[in-house]
Amino acid sequence: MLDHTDKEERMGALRAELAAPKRCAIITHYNPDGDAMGSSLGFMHLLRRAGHSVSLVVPNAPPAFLAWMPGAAEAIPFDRARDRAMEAITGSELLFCLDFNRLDRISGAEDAARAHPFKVLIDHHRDPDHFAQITFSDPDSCATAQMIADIVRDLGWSELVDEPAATCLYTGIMTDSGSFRFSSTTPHTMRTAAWLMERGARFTQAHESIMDDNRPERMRLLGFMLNERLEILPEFGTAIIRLSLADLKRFSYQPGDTEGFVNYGLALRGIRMAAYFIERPDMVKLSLRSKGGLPVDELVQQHFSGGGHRNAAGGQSKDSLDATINRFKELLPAFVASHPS
Ligand SMILES: [Mn+2]
Repeated sequence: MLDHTDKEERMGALRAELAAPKRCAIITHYNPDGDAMGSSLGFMHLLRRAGHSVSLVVPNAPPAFLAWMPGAAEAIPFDRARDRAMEAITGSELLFCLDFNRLDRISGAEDAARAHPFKVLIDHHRDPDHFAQITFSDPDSCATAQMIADIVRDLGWSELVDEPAATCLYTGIMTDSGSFRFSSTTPHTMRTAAWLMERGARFTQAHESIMDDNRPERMRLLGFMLNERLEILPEFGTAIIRLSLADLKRFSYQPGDTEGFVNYGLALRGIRMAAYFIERPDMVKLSLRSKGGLPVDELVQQHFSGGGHRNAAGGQSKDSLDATINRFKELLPAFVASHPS
């Protein structure tokens, strides 16, 4: 288990594993986002260019707004193509676990991944579980795709980075850094993005495909949400957004439609935390975003069975939508007071 060792040792171990052509599988988290897909697809292209065979398994299909990414159609959704996905995992010599750090984040594929004899974890969420034979964990990295770019360069594969790979990695960095504006964005992020541009990343395609390709129903749901479902609590610098199943039905909701809605709460003057609650048939999902030193991952970990990053975290609740929001509101005064801006 190489996870407390130094980076050189881990890179050496990875280099040794990849010295001869291997059968590789990549798996990423449930409800894959831009970084999950960007890091996984980018690495898939590069492993192949380096002579390895690669399958990509996703617990469930990515949202439609990521379907344009080079190679996305090859992703095997575990929930709908279980046999093929199982074959890809069990038939692989190396299983790369990207953009998640707890096996319960991969839903149905958890047991198969747990049983796999050689896993390589590459991820940027805090507090990784120790389930991989080699662990690359960097909570300071804005995106797993940025870590992949670093690892690819350390492997000496820079020249292998072509347009599809560069476009995928760029997209991962762009989406997880909020288009290069979250505080996780560093000079290294910008240098990596610039390098990916030099390697052919189609950055306008990435931005347009993700930002400017909305269904009209999605824009109308956004308008409704801003008008009717946004509650502002100025005394706590907090905005609360709620969407019920009935709201979603009214606007012909499709998966991915509410992606990014939580950020509108943070766009308000004087607001340093946005909380977004969405009703699902069997639970309420919540997403929290904050600015500065408000550690929303701690709140979610302690009270809403989830986790994430200091400024972006997600969790869930088995209570009703109203009860969940009320519980959040009860926790709010003490949480905000204990982390003054
Ligand atoms: Mn990520």
